[in-house]
Amino acid sequence: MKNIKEDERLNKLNHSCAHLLAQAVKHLYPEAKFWVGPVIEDGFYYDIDLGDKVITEEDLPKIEKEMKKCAKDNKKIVRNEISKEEALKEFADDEYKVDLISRMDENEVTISTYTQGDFTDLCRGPHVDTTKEMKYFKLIKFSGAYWKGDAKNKMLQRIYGVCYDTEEDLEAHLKELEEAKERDHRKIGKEQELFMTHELVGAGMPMWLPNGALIRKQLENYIYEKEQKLGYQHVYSPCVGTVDLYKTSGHWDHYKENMFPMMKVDEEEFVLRPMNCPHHMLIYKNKMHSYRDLPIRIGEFAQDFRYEASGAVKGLERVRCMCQNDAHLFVTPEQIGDEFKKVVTLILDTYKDFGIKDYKFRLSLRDKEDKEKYFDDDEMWDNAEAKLREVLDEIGIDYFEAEGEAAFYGPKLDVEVKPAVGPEITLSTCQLDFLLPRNFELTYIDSNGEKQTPVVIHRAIFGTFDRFTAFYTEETKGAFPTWLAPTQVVVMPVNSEFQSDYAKEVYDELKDHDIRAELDDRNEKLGYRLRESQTKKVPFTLILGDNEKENKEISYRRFGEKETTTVKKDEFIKLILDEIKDKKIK
Ligand code: TSB
Ligand code: ZN
Repeated sequence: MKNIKEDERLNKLNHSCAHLLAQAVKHLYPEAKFWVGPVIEDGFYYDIDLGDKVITEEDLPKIEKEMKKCAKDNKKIVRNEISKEEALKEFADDEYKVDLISRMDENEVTISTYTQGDFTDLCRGPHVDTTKEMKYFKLIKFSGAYWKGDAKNKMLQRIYGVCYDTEEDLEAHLKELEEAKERDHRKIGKEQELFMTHELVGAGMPMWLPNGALIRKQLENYIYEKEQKLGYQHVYSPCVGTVDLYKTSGHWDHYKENMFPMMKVDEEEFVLRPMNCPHHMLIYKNKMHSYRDLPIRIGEFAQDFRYEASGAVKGLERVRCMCQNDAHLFVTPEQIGDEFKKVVTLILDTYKDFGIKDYKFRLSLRDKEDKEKYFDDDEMWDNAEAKLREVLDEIGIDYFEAEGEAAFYGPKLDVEVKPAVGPEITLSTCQLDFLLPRNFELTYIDSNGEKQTPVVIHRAIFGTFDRFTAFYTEETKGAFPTWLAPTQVVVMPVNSEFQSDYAKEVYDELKDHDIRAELDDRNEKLGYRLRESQTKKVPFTLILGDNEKENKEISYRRFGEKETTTVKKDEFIKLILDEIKDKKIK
């Protein structure tokens, strides 16, 4: 899909189309007031206050029809530059525009409006010349959106749309959206019973169903084994801490808006933990350390809680209760490069094992101006950012830089991926921290017998199991590799009357080998049962008829393939066991 925001022509066209939408809405709902209507990567949206009216499914075609009418009018789109005073007068009955205009500095920006027929909007532009240029557009969806993104404000109605110059481009865009919808982990999650949510548990708090839990367990085992081999030591620690713990770490000052509020128990004040670093710092501090002990790598599959805006939570991808594949590496300054490199290698190896190819490394730096979000110590930051750049250049991976994306305690290397729907997300992360070890007064004894402060590398390979599972479900479109699939094999007798005993024998043997098999000997037509195993995207379906029974053979069909292969039973068992052991991907 083209990035509409970055394409000059499409940007202009979509921006104009947002005005066309506003014009049509104003015709249909004269009481409508308008906030902002920006161009986004895949089109545009407009946030509108419709009073008590809530947009429904029927409204979009109606609005679209009115847009078509306005476009056909072929009105010139005319730019007009006005003073702040004039602007305030012109938009006096729309408090949203008044809010925007009041915050404009006339000396810094030119205030302009664009008029098409009976509709004028405040806008910087640029726009296309006439409304007729907007021929191929579509309203895509609607949602609620708080004014200025703040849940304390009024909920506005956000309508999304897209516009192209040709019918083919629009059709291609719509087809891609349709495909993305099919891949959406929330849809597959329901179909394959991976997870569920319930309003009684709360927003952003999914529950993993048996199928999802099986996948997660495999992921946990996979990374646990890798980390053990690499010298990590795994721990368990509570998912609450006292407010003082987070005051010591700095989270209380710099991360409080992302945390659940405090709860008082007897005399203690607790918070649900948003991160595990403070606990791991104390675990490090439990013992004296010599430089010979370092690096010390403390890992945990740790449950964390974060306040994410209710409009931002999304399936398993963005949750309020998550499990990090976390570790904190305590290293000497000389070990930073080597240890960082090992983490990057682990990330690359893991992505290779899972067949993930489409990702980007992002070097996330602080925003120098934002002293609230970032701990205020320029020297420490400059040092950490320079060191990280040096390490990355040494490793030699390609990355792009982003300001204002660092953690409050230090810069990071993030792996960015694109989900089926919505903006890019961070999966893996590897972060360099000179601050928390200082805040917790951590030490080790160096080779001269002197006390030194270690450096900490925070890292999460899968990020969280939640987010990784969401992403990988979309990456595989729900057709998981055999080693991960909740059900690996379905065994079917062609006719339940005649081959059931053999099917049962094969099923038992697979179970004896710890293969996740199901027996489908229901008295249903073979075609029906086959379709069902295809819908569930089970990697192997075994079809056992008289010949197979007589010759102790197996006819199997892989997911997505039409042809059936017949082999000796033992051969099949070896084939599937090898595939699972080697974690083969297609
Ligand atoms: C790596 N202290 C570090 C840790 O040691 C830390 O918490 N880093 S983090 O804030 O970047 O979070 C780690 C990973 O959690 C992110 O890279 C991302 O993949 C995942 N994550 C963050 N927020 C959410 C969320 N709301 N839902 C699901 N996963 C999330
Ligand atoms: Zn951490």
